[in-house]
Amino acid sequence: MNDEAEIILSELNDDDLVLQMHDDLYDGLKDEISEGVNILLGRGWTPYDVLTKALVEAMRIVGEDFRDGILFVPEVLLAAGAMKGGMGILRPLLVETGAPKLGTMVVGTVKGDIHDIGKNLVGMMLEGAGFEVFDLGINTDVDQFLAAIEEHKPDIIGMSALLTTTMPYMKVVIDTLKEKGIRDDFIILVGGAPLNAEFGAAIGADAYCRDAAVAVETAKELMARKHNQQASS
Ligand code: B1M
Repeated sequence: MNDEAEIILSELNDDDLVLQMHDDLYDGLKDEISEGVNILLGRGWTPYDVLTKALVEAMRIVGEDFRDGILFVPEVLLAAGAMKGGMGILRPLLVETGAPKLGTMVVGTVKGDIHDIGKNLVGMMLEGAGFEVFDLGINTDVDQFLAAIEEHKPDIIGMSALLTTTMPYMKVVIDTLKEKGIRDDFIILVGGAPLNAEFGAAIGADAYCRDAAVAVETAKELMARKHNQQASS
C-alpha cells in the first residue's frame, strides 16, 4: 500500500507541508505541488516565500541527487514539470504590479542549453518589479539576441546558463555586441548555477546575479545609474 496516498496535505502544519512538498517535487508529483502551493497561499504565505522555501529548495535537493547519480534525467524532467506547475500558479501573483515601467529586458538561456526554470523565474520576478520582459526561450544563439535587440530595443540583456559547457557562449554574445559597437548601449546581466562574479566580470557583463531577487535589485540599481548618467550628460 502506498503511504503517500494517505497524506492529506491540507491537514499538515506549514513546516510539515513544506517538507512534504520537497518530497513531492522530488517525486515529480505535479498535482500535489499545485495543491501545496495553493494551500500555502491560502494560509497567507507570500508567493515569493512559497517559491523559494517550497519549490526552489526542493529543486536544490533534486540537483544534489542528480549530481550524485541518484536521480536521472527522466526523473529530473518530472521534477521540473512539477516545479513549472507550481510556478504557473505563482506567476500571475508575482507579476501583478502597479509599479511604473522601469525598463525593458530581453532574456534567454544561451545556445546549447535547455535549462529554463531559473531564467523563467528571473523573468517573472523582473516583471513583478515593473520591467517589461521579452523571453527568448532556451538555446538562444547570438543572432536571436541581435534580432530581439533590434525588435524590442531593450535596456537590459539577460543571459542564463546552467552548464559549464554553455557559459562561455555568453562571451560570444557580448563580444559580438562589442564588434558591432553597441555593447555599451545595454546593461548585461548574467546568471546560472555554475557562474560567479569573477566569470561575469571576465566576459564583460555588467553584473553576475546569484538569484532572481539579486537580479531584480541589480536591474533596478543599474537602471537608476543609467538614468542618472543620461541626466548629467
Ligand atoms: Co541539468 N544539469 N542537465 N537538467 N540540471 C544541472 C545544471 C547540473 C548542475 C546537475 C548536476 O550535475 N548537479 C549539471 C550541470 C553540470 C555542469 O555543467 N557543471 C546538469 C547536467 C549535466 C545536465 C545534462 C548534461 C544531463 C544529461 O543529459 N546527461 C542535460 C543538459 C541538457 C542541455 O541543456 N543541453 C541536463 C538536462 C536537464 C533536464 C532537462 C533534465 C532539467 C532541465 C529542465 C528545465 O529547465 N526545463 C535539468 C535540471 C532541472 C537540472 C537541475 C537539477 C536543476 C536546475 C534548476 O532548474 N534549478 C540542475 C542542478 C542544479 O542547478 N543544482 C542541473 C532551479 C532554478 C530555480 O535555479 O537554474 O540555478 P537556477 O536559477 C537560479 C540562479 O542560478 C539564477 O536565478 C535563478 C533563480 O533564483 N539565475 C539567473 C539563473 N539564470 C539567471 C539569469 C540572470 C540572473 C540570475 O540574469 C539574466
